[in-house]
This record gives sequence, structure tokens and C-alpha cells, in this order.
Amino acid sequence: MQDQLYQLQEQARNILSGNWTGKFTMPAANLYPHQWSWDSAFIAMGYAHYHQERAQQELRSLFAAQWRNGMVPHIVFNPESDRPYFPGPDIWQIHRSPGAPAGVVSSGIAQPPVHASAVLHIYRHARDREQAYAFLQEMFPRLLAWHTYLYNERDPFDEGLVYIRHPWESGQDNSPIWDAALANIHPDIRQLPPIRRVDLNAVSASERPADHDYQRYIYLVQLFATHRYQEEEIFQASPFLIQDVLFNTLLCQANFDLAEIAQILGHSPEPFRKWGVKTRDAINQKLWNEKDKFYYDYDLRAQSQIPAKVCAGFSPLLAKIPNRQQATQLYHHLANTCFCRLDESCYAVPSYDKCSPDYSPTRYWRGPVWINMNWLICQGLMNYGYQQYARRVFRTIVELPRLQGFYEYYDSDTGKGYGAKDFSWTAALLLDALNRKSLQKWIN
Ligand code: 9WN
Repeated sequence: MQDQLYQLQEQARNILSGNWTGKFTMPAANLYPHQWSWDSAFIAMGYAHYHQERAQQELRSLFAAQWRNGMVPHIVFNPESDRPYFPGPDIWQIHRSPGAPAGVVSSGIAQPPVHASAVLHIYRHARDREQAYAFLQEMFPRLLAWHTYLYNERDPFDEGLVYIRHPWESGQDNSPIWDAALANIHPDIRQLPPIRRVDLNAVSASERPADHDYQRYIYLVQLFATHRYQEEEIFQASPFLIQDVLFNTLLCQANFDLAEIAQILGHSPEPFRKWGVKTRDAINQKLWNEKDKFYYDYDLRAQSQIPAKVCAGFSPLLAKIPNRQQATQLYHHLANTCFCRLDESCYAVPSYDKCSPDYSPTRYWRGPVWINMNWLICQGLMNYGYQQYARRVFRTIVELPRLQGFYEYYDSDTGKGYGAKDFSWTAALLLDALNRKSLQKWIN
């Protein structure tokens, strides 16, 4: 077994080396040939266990594209890449914004703020302590600017909850959470740029978002460019403004981690703790549904919660957001046949409620198991002492890549891998899981 695990880790490291460009790591060479924001944070957490320099470089490259208003863009385009990706810089047109970064080309939206957590993780695992301390000093003002942007520009009612203005900002692109909001958008197809689904050259259409989703994704991008990426104008004009459970949970945890970074550097941790607590309380107040005993996103346009049971609804366990009673109620949803009972042979955790009529075992964020979500949920379950289920989720992080290869996502019933092959965060988070002291008891 030890030999097998050694080989598996070797494979994971090889995948990361294969996707490494010299400056950052592509999520997957054939489908995602540029740099993605939350991918880089997860990837850096894997590198942290064996290549401190590269872990630091990964985030340094990303933050080199930080916007003047503090936003960390979801894609940083690699000018040296000749691999196709849509939508490219010509669609984003970030030069229209006075806040766009100089000398780099990026998208004009964000992704979940996992970065402070990744920076602290790198520091904790660093062998070269001096270099790690210098890295904290370097990153602290950037992380501060990033979180400040989110609270200043994305929380117009000062609720402690930030909104996303595009499905891609959540990282869960075609999740059923967005269906109703997207159905209210009726783009005039003739006004849209040609939609070049180059993703379908790499992956079957049945595993990817549908064309009508893409039309709406591009409609929103065009809207942002027309408004020169001015947040106040977008807030007035955008039909899509959603307070997302996962995004806000990760922000909450990132604030607590930023507080710890501040303390290490001799700054006051208080402002960051306050942000964390404010967001935690707001998630419980506005995103918890007392009838269904579940966390739901909130649609600011429709002024209502979005009752889609997705696995991101379990993510607040990660940041210790639920109280004991709420945690028990969440656990009842998880250890249930609509997700995966402990005595069932399925792979936990499907990304969407299996009892839902529109559950799909293979279509992206509408059912398959994602390793990054499992990694978050596993830690969340440990926070509340659900050891048996946490162990099961941990084993999935290891078993699915071992049996099937390092895929982007997996069918919860058969375990078959789908989407991109040699996917970086699947490799990086497997490395992290196998090297975490708290999880090592489950190896063997
Ligand atoms: C759009 C890179 C990214 C991930 C997202 C995932 C997918 C992009 C796409 O790939 O989204 O950002 O083109 O489908 O949904 O979470 O960051 O791995």
C-alpha cells in the first residue's frame, strides 16, 4: 500500500510538472491553457508540501494581474500560449476599464477568495522559514486589497455578504443554482459575438454547459465590458447578482486566515476577525433556510433564496459557520440517499442532490463529484467530529484518482472520470490530503 501511495503521489507531482509553464500551472493543458485564480490557490497548497518556491511563484504570478481596485481576476491569459480558449481577451476587452492592470491581460470577473488560506498554508508548511516570512510580508497588502475590494464593491448594503455577478465567479459554472436567474436573461443572439465552443474539441458536449448557458455567460461579459467594469454601474444593470454560499464561506475562512497572517506580521488581526464574524453571522442569518435546514444562495434581483441543494451547501462546515444543531441537520442531508448514505456504495459527495429530477451524473457542476469540494467538505466534517464520513470523503480524494486517473470530475455511482484529464487541482489536493498530519491516520 505504501508503495502504491508513493507512486500515486509521484504521478500527481508529474501532472503538476507537466502543467507548469515556468510561471504558473495550467489547470489542464488541453482545456484550460491559462492561469485560473482559485485553481492556483488549490495548486499552491499541493506544492507547499514539496516545492515551496513554486507554491509562492504560483500566487505571485496570479497577483501580478491584480486590478487597481484590488480585484483578483479569474483568468490571467498567457500571451505565450497558442492553445485555443473561449472567451479570450478580445471578448473580455478589459482595456475599457480604468482599473485594469498594466502589462497583463486578464478576464474581468473574480473567483472564490481562497488565496489568504493558501498563503497561510504555504507559510505553515515552509521549510525555508525566512523566505516564507518574506512571502507573507509581500502578500499581506495584496490580500488586504483583495478583501477590501470584495467588501467595498460587492456588498452594497453592508451586510457582510458579497455578491457574484457571473456564474463563473462561483467556480461552479453550470450549477443548477443559476438556472432561474439565467432563465430571466434573454440575449439577442445577433448582438452577441460568435460563440466558439472550443471546449467541445477536448470534452464531450454531454459533460459541459449547454449552448444556452454560454449565450448568457457571454451576454454578461459583454454587459460588464460595456459598463467598463465599473462596479456601481454593473450593480444597477446586471440581471445576475447572487450572494453565493460557497464564495462567502471561503471569504469567511480567508478572513480568519488573514487575521492569523496579520498577527504573525505584528499587525492587528482584529479588522479581519471582524470581517470573518460579520460574514459568518450573515451567512447564518440570510443564507440558512430554517424550513429545509440547508444553506441556499440568495438572489438579490429576485429577492429570495434559491432552493437548489448543491454540495456547496455543506461548505459552511469548513469555516465553522453552523452551530451544533445546524451541523447535525446538514449531516442528515449528506448521509442520506439523495447525496450518499454511509452504507451505500456510491462515491461521496455528488455536487447536486441525486433525488432532483435534473441531477446529471456526468454534466459538470450538476451532479459529478469534484475533488476540491470533497477536500473542503472533508475538513468541515472533521471540525464537527463526523470522523466516519470525513474518512469516507478523504478516501474518495485518494481512491478516485488512483482507480480512474486524475480527472476534473467523477460519476458518483460508477466512479468514472470525466472532463479534463490530468487536472491540476485533483493532483494538488490529493497531495495535500495525503500529507496533512490530521488526515494521515486514515492512510492504509
Ligand atoms: C470558466 C479552471 C476552471 C475552474 C472552474 C471550472 C471551469 C471555466 C470553464 O474551469 O470553469 O472559468 O471554461 O469552464 O468550472 O471552477 O476554475 O479549472
